Amino acid sequence: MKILVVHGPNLNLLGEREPEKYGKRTLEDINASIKKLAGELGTEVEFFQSNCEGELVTKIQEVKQNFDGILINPAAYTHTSVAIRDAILAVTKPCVEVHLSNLYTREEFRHHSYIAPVCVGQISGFGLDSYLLGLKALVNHLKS
Ligand code: CA2
Repeated sequence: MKILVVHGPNLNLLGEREPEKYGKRTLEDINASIKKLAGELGTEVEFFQSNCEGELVTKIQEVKQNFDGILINPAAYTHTSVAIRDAILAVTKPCVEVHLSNLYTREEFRHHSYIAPVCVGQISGFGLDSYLLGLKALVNHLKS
């Protein structure tokens, strides 16, 4: 089983700025923890981060041939991107949306996700654990 882990815009800055909002861990730390859990679950993972909507769409399109599912933190594109939503729909593989922060305790514009309706589920507010819980749920979903 192979999962594509997608990180959206600005997540490459994790650990460097705004630690009070998104924690002290860098994206590398997060990826290392995801990789460790994936190994324990017997799953392969590949990581992709981009600040460009089109690059994210192009990578998601690869899922149809090369991956079994998607774990995605679309970051700000969560609230704006019909293109990412359409790409996820087009690949017809299960997707889980995750967020470090709790979207629903933040500004109102973050309460709406274009991505959640095309996902198996959404996990929001648990920091690194959002990714780990999301991976576990996706793998269980794929195995069931
Ligand atoms: O909580 C999340 O995971 C978000 O996806 C993070 C996005 C935000 O737009 C979403 O509403 C919720 C922002 C990612 C920005 O990451 C930064 C990291 C360090 C410094 C500045 C930005």
